[in-house]
Amino acid sequence: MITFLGRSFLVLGLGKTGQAAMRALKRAGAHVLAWDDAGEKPEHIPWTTLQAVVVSPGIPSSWPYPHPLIERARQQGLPLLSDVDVLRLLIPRAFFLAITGTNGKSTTTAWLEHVLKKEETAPCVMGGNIGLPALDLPLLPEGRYVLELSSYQLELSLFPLYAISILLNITPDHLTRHGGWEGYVTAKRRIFLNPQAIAIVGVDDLHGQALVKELRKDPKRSLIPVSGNTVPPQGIGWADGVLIDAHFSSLSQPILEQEEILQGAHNRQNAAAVCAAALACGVPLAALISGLRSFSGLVHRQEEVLSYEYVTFINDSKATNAASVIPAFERFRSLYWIAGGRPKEDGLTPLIPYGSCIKKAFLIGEAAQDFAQVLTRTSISYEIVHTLDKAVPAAFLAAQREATPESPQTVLFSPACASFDQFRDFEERGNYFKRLVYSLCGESSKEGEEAVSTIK
Ligand code: UMA
Ligand code: ADP
Repeated sequence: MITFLGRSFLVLGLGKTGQAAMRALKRAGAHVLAWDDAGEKPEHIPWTTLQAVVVSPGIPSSWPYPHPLIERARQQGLPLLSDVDVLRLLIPRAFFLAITGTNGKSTTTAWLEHVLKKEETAPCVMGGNIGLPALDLPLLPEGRYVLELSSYQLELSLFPLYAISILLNITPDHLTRHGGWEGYVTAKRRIFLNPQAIAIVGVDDLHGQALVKELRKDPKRSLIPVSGNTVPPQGIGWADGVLIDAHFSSLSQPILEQEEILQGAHNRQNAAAVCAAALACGVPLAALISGLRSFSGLVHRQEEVLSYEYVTFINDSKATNAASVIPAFERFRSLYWIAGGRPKEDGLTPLIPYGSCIKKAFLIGEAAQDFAQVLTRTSISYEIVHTLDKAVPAAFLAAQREATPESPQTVLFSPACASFDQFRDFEERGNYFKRLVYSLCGESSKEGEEAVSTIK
């Protein structure tokens, strides 16, 4: 392990990332100063004695404007490091697997860690944009790190050189922060900067297909295309509901069937990526199959809350953009849909072609008026209810009227928006939805109480 004895760093932003960076740098023997626009600020920054500036993902480095201290650091010629850069400096021999994409990052990261943990050859931890920030993870000099990386983190990283890199998919998101679509794509593609990395690329969108063509031009590049719909040439994907490895196995080895794992086309894509990364790590087939089967998914992603009077409630609070709602529309065929929050750049329009499953939409948050305008141009009926408190009983009443044992109904909370207009984050929003559902349905069973206590 490397130490930073006697070196000086400035940490920008004191959220989860910045605080973890402070602790880790101090443990490594460094002098650390911290700056947060909303809190701690040193009176004087000794720019000439600083070694580097560690930047939190929320600090804009270029768009919509560069943070003034980033501009100053650039003038000083100081390296700007992400927290993952610092982790890699501390334990350069560890094995880093990085996962990005617009949607599916957290599920794929947690699933991959679950599979790698089945095989006990090396200690394995996960973190980054899920769970613990990179610098709060234990230091495992010979271990495996499964890191979820957002476009913010990738944009900031000085040397995103991972051993295995996964890009699941790209659709518009966070465009303001990246100065538009080109900037967003450029940030995501930085995950493949290491020419020696094994590149695992989702080819279910046009961008992924173009990227594979481009990466194939380098004959030394180790590349595994993955798909949730098909088996790509020399890749890993699905045919007739069976996951097939046509990359490592010349005989196109069947791995398992779709019914054995998390449901939905999106999870076929995620599973193909997990399979590719695990096989690239040398995980034996039996351990891979067992790990793929036994992963039960993450809360707030198409999470079944309860069924009451033939109405099932689904909490999909993590669906924060239009593309992430599509898998829920494809999975649940007849829906009372609660949507809204702080709108994203792509709005609702990409969802309209999939909207035939919606019986009625209940609109909340800042996006309600904009969403209503889009829905007015369709045959989808809607009601503006402003808050989750009103949306949950309204959607339940409407669903209950139609629900019978032969025709059960679904209330889906899949907002297609960020949560920040009414909640701290998507977790607080999803937990609030679940509490409303439990109290509405008078769920006093042991199971219900346990569920409520675990979400507090
Ligand atoms: N701050 C400033 N100046 C600024 C902006 C922020 O001083 O111009 C300060 C704030 O006052 C605050 C601190 O910076 O004290 C917050 O830093 P941060 O926004 O980087 O937040 P962290 O708590 O460090 O959380 C970050 C990620 N946040 C963002 O990317 C915005 C978390 O992802 C991540 O889980 C965490 O690091 C651990 O790695 C959140 C997220 O919304 C969940 N991510 C987006 C996504 O997943 O789509 C990208
Ligand atoms: P992320 O960490 O990228 O936000 P999550 O795994 O937390 O991804 O899932 C967020 C939302 O996206 C959920 O609504 C989930 O159902 C949906 N989702 C998960 N995987 C995919 C995928 N591969 N493609 C599209 N949507 C997905």
